[in-house]
Amino acid sequence: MLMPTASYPYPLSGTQLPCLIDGELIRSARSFENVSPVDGRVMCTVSEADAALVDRAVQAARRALRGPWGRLSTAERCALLRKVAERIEERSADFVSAEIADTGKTLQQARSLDIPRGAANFRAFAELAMGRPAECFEMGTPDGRGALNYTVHKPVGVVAVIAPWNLPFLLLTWKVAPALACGNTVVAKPSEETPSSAALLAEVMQEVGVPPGVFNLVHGFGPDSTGEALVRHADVNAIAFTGESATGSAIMRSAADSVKALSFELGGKNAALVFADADFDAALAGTMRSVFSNCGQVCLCSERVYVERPIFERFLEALTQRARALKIGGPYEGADLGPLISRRHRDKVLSYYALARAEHGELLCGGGVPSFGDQRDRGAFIEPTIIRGLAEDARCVKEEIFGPVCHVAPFDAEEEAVGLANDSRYGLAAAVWTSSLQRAHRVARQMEVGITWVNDWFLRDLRTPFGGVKLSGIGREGGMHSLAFFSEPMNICVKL
Ligand code: NAD
Ligand code: 6OD
Repeated sequence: MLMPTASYPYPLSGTQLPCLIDGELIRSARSFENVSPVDGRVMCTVSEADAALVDRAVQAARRALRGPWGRLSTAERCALLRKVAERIEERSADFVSAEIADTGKTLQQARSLDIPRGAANFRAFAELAMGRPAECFEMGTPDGRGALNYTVHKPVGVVAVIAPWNLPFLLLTWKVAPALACGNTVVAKPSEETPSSAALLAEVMQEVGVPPGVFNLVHGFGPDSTGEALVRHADVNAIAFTGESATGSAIMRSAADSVKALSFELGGKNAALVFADADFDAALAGTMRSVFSNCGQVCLCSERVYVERPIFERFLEALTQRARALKIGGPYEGADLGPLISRRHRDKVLSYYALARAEHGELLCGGGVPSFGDQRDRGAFIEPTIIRGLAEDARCVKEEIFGPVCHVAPFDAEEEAVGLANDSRYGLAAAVWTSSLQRAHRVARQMEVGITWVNDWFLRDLRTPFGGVKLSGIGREGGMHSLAFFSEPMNICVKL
């Protein structure tokens, strides 16, 4: 039977996706294929920017800083960003199908999370930039006349935005929007796996009249390719990067020579703590979401679930039953779980399933690849998997897997649970499930992470700090933290 699979949005179909440089769409001599993880079909080819094209993009961005863009007031810039948000909403069907074509994610998720958050990012940072509080200090001087200090916020300059493939549009716009709101110009590089929603964003930027060179888009790979050329470029002032921790280290090394400002949102190995006093059904539903959303490919996903002993067996049994019942399928089939991003990533996740067995874990469900008997067998689907019985120092408990999988283990005391959660080289997010208000606050603040959710997961207010500690990142974005990273504050001292 032929199942409906991903379709390419009309404006992009049949084309080689171009880069956008200085307001010009550029199709390069070198290109690569964009393959659907739903059925292995080539959706389009993509122009790969070499070092010379990256240089053109950076130079265009530098010139644009001195052009009309640099003379806009914050209010004028933010009005333009609101138009970007509106246009994304008007073209949301195109964006949804572009995101699905690249990732195979479910229609429900692309419609309710990825694309609306892209528009929300532009709106939120337009508002935040308009509302940035002024800073002013009066001081005394020996002659008694005094002086007034006030802070002006200048753009940092040319910002490189490098994004991953898991929430492509959400994560690209999460950095592009505040960078532009602060008056910078941007050279953005989406993941080679997910070029399409970024290509549509480039169209939208042109449609609403963002001046040439303000938003440039280059496609390509990381090492020895577009990404590396961009982060090494001497005229890039700052790098906002989301991706793997190992890539973060490589980028730091590349950026070191020209001492660029860095903001890194990196990997995670997040813990969920389920206390016996939690609302059982809410904790179960929340943990299902935190483990399996986006096929486990969210940096905030819980890969380690610790459950208090009195409810451990019951919780594990219920979780396993629910995981077994998850419907795996293509984006338009009403499935709960789409494919992983690629066959290559599936091989990595499957290698952890094999490792879990070798490390004496018990796989309670999943552990393999589903068989459909149709073209989806050429995709990158994988079974949701729950593991128990691993030692705390097993590699499957320590390393980020980034798939629909978790290890579930019991604990007996609150202090022990906190210790288990914090015994990680990562420190991105935690979820705490309890009905005790005291415990909620006590445990939440002991978590060595950038964000702890109590009785929920991935509930986002864009004004709040977002980022990780340890291997999970450097710095914070979100709200005023983004504005701080994307601006250079300068003090002006006026003798009165
Ligand atoms: P990745 O690090 O492989 O790639 C991310 C981006 O970096 C891509 O655009 C890639 O082309 C580019 N890149 C790779 N090597 C580079 C180099 N040497 N120089 C310059 N650019 C380079 O990550 P991924 O596989 O796309 O995404 C999954 C990872 O991202 C997971 O580890 C996940 O936890 C992490 N992530 C973190 C957050 C967060 O907010 N902390 C959010 C999403 C994803
Ligand atoms: O919600 C956000 O702002 C954000 N940066 C989410 C990151 C999700 C990681 O995959």
